[in-house]
Amino acid sequence: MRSGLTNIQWCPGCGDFLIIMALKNAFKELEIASHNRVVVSGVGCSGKASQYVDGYAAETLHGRAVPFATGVKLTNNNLTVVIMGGDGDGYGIGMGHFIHACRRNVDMVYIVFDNENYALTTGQASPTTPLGAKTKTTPDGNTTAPIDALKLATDAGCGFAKMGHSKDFKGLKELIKEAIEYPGFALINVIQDCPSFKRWGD
Ligand SMILES: Cc1ncc(C[n+]2csc(CCOP(=O)(O)OP(=O)(O)O)c2C)c(N)n1
Ligand code: SF4
Repeated sequence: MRSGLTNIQWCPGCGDFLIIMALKNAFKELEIASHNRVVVSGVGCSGKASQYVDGYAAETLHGRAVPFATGVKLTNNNLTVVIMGGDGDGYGIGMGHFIHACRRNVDMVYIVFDNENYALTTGQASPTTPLGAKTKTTPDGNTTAPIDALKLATDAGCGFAKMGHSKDFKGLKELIKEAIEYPGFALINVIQDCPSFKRWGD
């Protein structure tokens, strides 16, 4: 059980701050106490999120937060389980787990921090990088079309797949509350500001 961690290592202006604030407020408004919830994250800037929310937490391996969280939920169904990770984590290396989680419909919330790049490793193209975007690995502009995460999730059987934005704090908090109360696997893809590496529009 972690509490009171304040040494936050994100860049000034990073959208990740607002996403965890929205989650913390959603927990508060739904009166989900810290001993009744678990935040599981992958690896990346977004992967640090589990360290910054009081309560039970696990920072797992790159792309492996979803199966880890599934194990937690199946072990103790009374826990509220929230998964947090990047677009690279969930839709790149973790894509297989993501699709099967949509099929299995285990009651968890998956918040994807979609900054459209691999940020912790300093800005390579990811599965959601838009066409034409210039990144470290696409210096002349990305030529690979981005995935449509909500469509993929829905096609795989997910009944709650919605889009949020890190700039819309209130809307995101309400969306997270809705997702927690949804009785199944709920995906929120949050378009997230990354002032250090995302140098294109939303
Ligand atoms: C198996 C494995 N491969 C590669 C890495 C290196 N790595 C660390 S973070 C990261 C990318 C993170 O990008 P994303 O998941 O989009 O999260 P962000 O940092 O943008 O929040 C990579 C490739 C790793 N830690 N483990
Ligand atoms: S690199 Fe981007 S995602 Fe990572 S902490 Fe900085 S602004 Fe946030």
